[in-house]
Amino acid sequence: MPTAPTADPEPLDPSRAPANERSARHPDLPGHPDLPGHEPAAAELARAATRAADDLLAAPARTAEDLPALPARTADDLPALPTRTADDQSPRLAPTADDLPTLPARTRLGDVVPAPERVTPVPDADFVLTADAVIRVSADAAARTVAGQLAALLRPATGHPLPVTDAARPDPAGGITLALVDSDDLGREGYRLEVTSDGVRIEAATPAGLFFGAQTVRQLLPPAIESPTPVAERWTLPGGSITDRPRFPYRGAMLDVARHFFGVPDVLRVIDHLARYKLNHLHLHLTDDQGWRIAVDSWPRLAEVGGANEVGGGPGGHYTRDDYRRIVAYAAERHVTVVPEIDLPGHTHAALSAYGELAPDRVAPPPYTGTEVGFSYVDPTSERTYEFVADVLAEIAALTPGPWLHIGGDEAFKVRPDTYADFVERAQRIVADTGRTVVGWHQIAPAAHAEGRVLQWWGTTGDDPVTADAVQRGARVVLSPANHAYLDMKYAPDTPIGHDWAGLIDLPRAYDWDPGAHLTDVPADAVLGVEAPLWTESITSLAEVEFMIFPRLPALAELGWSPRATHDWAGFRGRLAGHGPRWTAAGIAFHRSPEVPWPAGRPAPAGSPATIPTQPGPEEVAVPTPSA
Ligand code: TNX
Repeated sequence: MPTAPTADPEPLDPSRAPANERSARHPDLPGHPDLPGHEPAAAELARAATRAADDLLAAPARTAEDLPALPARTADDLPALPTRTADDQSPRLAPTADDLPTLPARTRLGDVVPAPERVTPVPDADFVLTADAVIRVSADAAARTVAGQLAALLRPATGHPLPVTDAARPDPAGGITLALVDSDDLGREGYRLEVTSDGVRIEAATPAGLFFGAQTVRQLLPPAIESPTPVAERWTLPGGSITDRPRFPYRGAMLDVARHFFGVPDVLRVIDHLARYKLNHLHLHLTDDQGWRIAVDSWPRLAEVGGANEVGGGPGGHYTRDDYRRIVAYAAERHVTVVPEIDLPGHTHAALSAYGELAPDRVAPPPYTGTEVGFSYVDPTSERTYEFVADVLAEIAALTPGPWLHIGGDEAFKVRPDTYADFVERAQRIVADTGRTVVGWHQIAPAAHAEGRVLQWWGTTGDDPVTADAVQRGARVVLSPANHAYLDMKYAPDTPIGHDWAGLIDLPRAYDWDPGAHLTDVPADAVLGVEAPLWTESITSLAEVEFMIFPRLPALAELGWSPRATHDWAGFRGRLAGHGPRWTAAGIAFHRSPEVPWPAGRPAPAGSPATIPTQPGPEEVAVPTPSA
């Protein structure tokens, strides 16, 4: 429940302040059309932002799915690799390590983000992935899927065939082995990695653990491994062993597809980004005042009418049921759970514009393309509203295999607190009827407890007795403190896009908090995890999304995954520095945070579509020794 704004301490916590007060005190937020003098607004903001950002970023939409499909191969399908002798001068297509001068291994075993739990480097045990390497995997179908994914990640840059073979077969050559093992200590997502000069072995108790281990292998290879086309490189992995598992089970990011719509390819690419950093939840903010983005068969005008707009007046869009299924399936293959949000009872202007019967005055309003918040709500006193909620949530639940349904609950400033609590309690029961567990923004805290419910906390001061009380009554929390985890906040005053109502969030600020100890009177065991939300009032393209999430999302990922004992800013910035060239090779736009000693730019590999951000980074800053 939003508490009285007059009781707010300084600095203003907008998570508890009415919208009008927010814009009045934070004039950077474009105002509601009702408020005179506040309408350079959305379209202009978005256009200016795009113009200003154009120089800094531009990246093509690409996901693993867009890469040319390589046929699934086994060792048996392969042409025999010629054994070369000194007199054999026949040309070969893909370069092999033998063709290259020996380069020092630039990546060290501990150079992984998020920092692994335990790293034991072994000198002189480096492994080189050569053209004859295979990926060996046990018979389990899900494990084979991971092996295929790893092969697909490594083939484009190496040019190696990397056939996936049965682990039971005798090892034809050095390679990478994936093994499912019985292990209590690795948990549901942990893995063990061993690199010796003879090969690489990933062990885990689950396919998810193998998948996260594969992401670590990817990061231990040279940055050029991210190139979509073959690169002449010595593909060395540093020797030693890693044992790793996450601190929190819920590690996520949110994409607001309501303020600006992002099509399926963009969302798939964001899922790829999550997977790189071992994040396992994608929260989709599917509905808001400016757009309803998911087709609902029982209420078709929601998407058809409510989806046909966005901030600034663009055409918007929505996901068909098949689009949404494709997103969910793509995420599931990467061990990412989709958390769909239908924001209720506020943030519902788009729904009202499609169905006036839901509005308190029963009149469908015209579409809204501005960026104010807190003015709309479905009528909480009408039974028709609850039919709408039940129909929509049942359809979304049927399309969503994951356990969570997010009902929003934020900024319903026009609904009286007691009516609001009654509404939330009914909505919570409707979610329970679908067999799912309810998630809501922390404003739902005052409502009665519902089995398993999760509050997503987005305040800016760690002292929140109302949330602490809900936790006492059984709620768990996902932490998204707006002044640390909000990816729509600007990095610096001159960041061309984003907000600053929760402050500027540079990389140190994104990294510098402890989810286990952030909220007063909320014990670490009530913290399910962390999530970084990206609101998109001013964010209009995939390149802008990437610019806002890189490098802050990896910081959040480390807070969610790594044991607190590894938390170390100097180590983090040193490890992260090596990711700049990876992003460049992968064509990912990013902000060159001045606090990071990015390596001096090397040209992008041949064939890379990357447009290198031109913002200068600091030259030749000493790289601090990574923690491992
Ligand atoms: C607050 S955080 C909101 C969103 C805005 C965001 C902008 C939350 C639950 N609500 O509606 O997009 O601020 O930063």
